[in-house]
Amino acid sequence: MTSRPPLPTSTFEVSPTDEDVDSFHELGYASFERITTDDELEWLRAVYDELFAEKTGAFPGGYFDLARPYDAPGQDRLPQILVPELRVPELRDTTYARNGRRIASALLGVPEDTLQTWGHMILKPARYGSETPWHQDEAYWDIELAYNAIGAWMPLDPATVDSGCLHFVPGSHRGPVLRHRHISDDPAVHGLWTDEAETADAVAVPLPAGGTTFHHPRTLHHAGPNTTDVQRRAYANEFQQAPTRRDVAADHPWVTEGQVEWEKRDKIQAALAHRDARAR
Ligand SMILES: O=C(O)CCC(=O)C(=O)O
Repeated sequence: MTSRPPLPTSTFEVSPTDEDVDSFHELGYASFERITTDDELEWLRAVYDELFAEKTGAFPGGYFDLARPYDAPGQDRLPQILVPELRVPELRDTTYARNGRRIASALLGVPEDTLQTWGHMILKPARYGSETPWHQDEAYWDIELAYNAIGAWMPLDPATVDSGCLHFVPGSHRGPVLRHRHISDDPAVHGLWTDEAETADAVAVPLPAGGTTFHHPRTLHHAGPNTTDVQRRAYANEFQQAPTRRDVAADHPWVTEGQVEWEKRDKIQAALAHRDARAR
């Protein structure tokens, strides 16, 4: 990792109003125009660009294209980096993280210190960044566990309908997890989508850089392709209480199918890391 300026300090605090909390419970999402500072945005963009330029992520396999089979050659269309804070621990100390935790705790109605967090970064490259299809976050998660969680999503560039802002289906968080499938019906493609979503009432939520949406893990959401000349960088954080074990596992066969491919890939990544270590 190249040298970059230290994380800027700030005392910029954002808290949700009672109306924000009520609206979140009603709609399943809430948005805030700004929860970080200009200085921090600049710092975050530098970290983000370094991580995506390296294409490595925080652990072997922690970088992949959500829209194509793992490690397919060619241009990535929807690359993601998982848990970047393992690689850059200062990401846990940002104004974004602090405001995110405060807002998440108020929206969920739980104490801040009961929230765990993990992050992921999703890039829609200029002109060919592909759609993030309709999905619910919970559809990705461990079928043995029950969650009390909320997702925060902050663009580092203006997010418009044309560059890939999020769209939500109001009230969909009150429904069940719908049947999902892997993009291209290929379990080696990480991205999931559902064709069961009723999206006629969906609402687009454009945001300036540094604004943030918060959504319930069952809220149906999607983002269109990036058809603009500007990349759309987004940094998301999940805030969750410690998950509890379910009495009966969720019936989400797409998770089990995906795990088989993920584990195969894990073995390949471990073998490549071993080969590279020996070559040094
Ligand atoms: O960044 C995107 O395109 C999608 C993000 C998303 O679905 C999420 O953070 O839950």
